[in-house]
Amino acid sequence: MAAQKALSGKDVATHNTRESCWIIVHGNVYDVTDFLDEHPGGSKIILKYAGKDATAEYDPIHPPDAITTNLPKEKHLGPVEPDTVEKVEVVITDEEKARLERVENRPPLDEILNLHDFEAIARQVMRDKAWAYYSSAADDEITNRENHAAYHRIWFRPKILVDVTKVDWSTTILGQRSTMPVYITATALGKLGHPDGELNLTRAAAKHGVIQMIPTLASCSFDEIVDAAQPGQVQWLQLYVNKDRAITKRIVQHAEKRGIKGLFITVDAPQLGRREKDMRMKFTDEDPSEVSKSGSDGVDRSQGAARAISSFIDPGLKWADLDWFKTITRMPLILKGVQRWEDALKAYDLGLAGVVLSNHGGRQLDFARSGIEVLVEVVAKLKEKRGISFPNEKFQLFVDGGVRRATDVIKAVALGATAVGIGRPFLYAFSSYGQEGVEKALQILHDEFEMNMRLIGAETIKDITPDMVDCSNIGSHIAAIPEDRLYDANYETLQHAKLREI
Ligand code: 173
Repeated sequence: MAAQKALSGKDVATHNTRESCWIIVHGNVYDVTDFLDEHPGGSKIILKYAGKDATAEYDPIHPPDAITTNLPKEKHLGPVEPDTVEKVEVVITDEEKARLERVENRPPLDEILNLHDFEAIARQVMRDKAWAYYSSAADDEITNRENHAAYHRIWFRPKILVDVTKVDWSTTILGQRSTMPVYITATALGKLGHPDGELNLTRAAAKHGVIQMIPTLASCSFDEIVDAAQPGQVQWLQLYVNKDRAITKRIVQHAEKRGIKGLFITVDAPQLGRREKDMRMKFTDEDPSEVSKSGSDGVDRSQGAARAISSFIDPGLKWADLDWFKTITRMPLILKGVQRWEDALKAYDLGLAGVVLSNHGGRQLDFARSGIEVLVEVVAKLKEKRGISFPNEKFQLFVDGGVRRATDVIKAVALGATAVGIGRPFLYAFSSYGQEGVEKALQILHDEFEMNMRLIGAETIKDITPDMVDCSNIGSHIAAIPEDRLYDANYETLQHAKLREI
């Protein structure tokens, strides 16, 4: 193709209406006039940038290739002469100034002692919208808090006089080596917290030899995240199943070709939960009467960007579909978001490679039980019904939600989990400190493992057995637990609707 002559910024600027709407993203011009009503995030946000450079707004929410893959080729109008583009005026508000000052005043990383610290700092240095999006959870956020609180109902029964001069907490997960029974679980929209988004996780995971689960809705493209991995670095893919199965098939087969070692099919999000902190944030910024209710596709856009961009997820996904996945890939298949033993048993009977006992970080069904509580019943029932014991190489159990300490991980391992997923703490780590923050978070977990393996009397992961914990209170949701000051201080109270300012 002949090199296209670059357009001038002045020309682009004249296409600034609903009737003719051009935008610039990463130095290229796109005619999005016909796309306005199809845009999952609504037309209003595009029209705000009509005729202008939308890159800064576009980047955190879209993978770089979203626009090129979604817009027909004839709407790609080619490059713009960089010097002719009017800079989008960035107004720094007093609030933003104050935030930047707080960023300057972050404590050095060596003063960060635990994963709670990252959350406390992130809450103060992140942009409000990003914090609201990452921290929010469903409805009254009862499950969100229970995820962490459940670990407080499990106590240790340590062994004494075991030679723990050398301790080793490395393990094997789905046949792959990991330096600890922890993986970085999938979380969407990494660039909301840091310009490098998910790549912070990839690079830190490489340094520490842990596995990263790549999210379907990452801010970086899937290929960018795989390209950033080191040779031999293990990555998995979290999959939201598209209503259009041809798209899902393409994603899955591309992932397998790129060396992805496990496919985690999310089954707890046929519809995205209501995260009211996130929703309220949108309403304080925009006049609610102007948030468009629905586009031509009938998607309700009044409930935040996440809900809108998740509209492709198929609420019709069912058990019978799982056989199809076996025909399109040889990757191990794992269901992510199992919440009762009956479903874990079905997954086992279907010959899947495992299940993640998870409630999506408390972001979906409020009053779903914690993964660690479900683990206890799954292990008991699968033993009773199928005579299998855990950990089990053929059918592996994973848990996520509320994990903040190596002791939490050790409890899950004692109860039969192969590994535990951690999500938000790593988001908070890179939102506050970039890649170094994630490295520090992983280092903290290693340090906590070393000490706690010694203190419970376990030399290796195999020595962490069910008799080392007392979980007799796990199902008792009203058991008194000691006050949890670090977590409670971080937890941000929900707010009611407010009167409009007069
Ligand atoms: O929990 C989430 O926020 C999530 O999974 C998601 C789903 C769709 C779009 C953005 C995020």
